[in-house]
Amino acid sequence: MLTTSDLDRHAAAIATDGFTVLERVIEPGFIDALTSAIDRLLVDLGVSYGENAFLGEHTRRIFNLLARDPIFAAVPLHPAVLPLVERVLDHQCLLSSLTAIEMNPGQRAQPLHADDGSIALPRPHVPIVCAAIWALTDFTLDNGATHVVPGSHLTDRRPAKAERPSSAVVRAVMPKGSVIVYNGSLWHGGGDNDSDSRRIGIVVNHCAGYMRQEENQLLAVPREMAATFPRRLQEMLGYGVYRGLMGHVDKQDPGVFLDPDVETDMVWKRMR
Ligand SMILES: O=C(O)CCC(=O)C(=O)O
Repeated sequence: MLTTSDLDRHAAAIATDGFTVLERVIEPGFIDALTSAIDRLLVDLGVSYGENAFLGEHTRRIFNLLARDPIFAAVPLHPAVLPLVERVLDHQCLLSSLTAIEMNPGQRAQPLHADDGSIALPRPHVPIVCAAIWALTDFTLDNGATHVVPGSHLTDRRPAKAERPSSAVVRAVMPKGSVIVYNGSLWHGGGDNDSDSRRIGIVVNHCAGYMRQEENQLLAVPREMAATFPRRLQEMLGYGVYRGLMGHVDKQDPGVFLDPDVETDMVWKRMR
């Protein structure tokens, strides 16, 4: 668990540098169980390499992890990471996407990008996306530890196509079980895998409660599965309302589609 002073320190690093690394915060047994689930899914789903440099021609991705296996439900809620994400966004942030990435030997560096790059707001802007990449293997200089450009979230643009300011790039080298948390405006991308083993990660992408999610979580996760999730995860999928208003259905919290007794402080109750 993060103490208040840890939270302050990491939140300050994200505000200044755009990212921070939480070292060895995920339980080793959980990392192993997640890796086994990913390995099984890679086979069961017959996942292929990506079709371009961005997705990675030596990289396999599994999208929509929540719908694939109940083990992944504990990832977006992890108490060592979520409080920091909620500090950057707020307590009503949503899960935008949940993706496993297996980057294999021979993978070339991914183009630098910002996760909020498709949002046409003037930059810099308040954080609207905050992502966490979990290291399920060590992330090393050789196997493709993520490239990041410190402070780039404060610039007035996102990276141009193929732009790579090499002298400004640093690497998120971190041991297995660590997590890099970053502002979605930060310029970043996977590195080159020049090693002879794979680099595995899970990207937990969150967005502000008033944003559209990358993956349409309400359709992506079967409703009967969502009904088994803890309430906070249901809210993160979109079965909740932002500030008692956004996302309502007939003035009701959409959580009622999972549990008719859900109670929310809807904005109308507060109006005079
Ligand atoms: O794998 C990484 O290190 C970064 C992945 C990433 O940024 C992405 O796929 O959008």
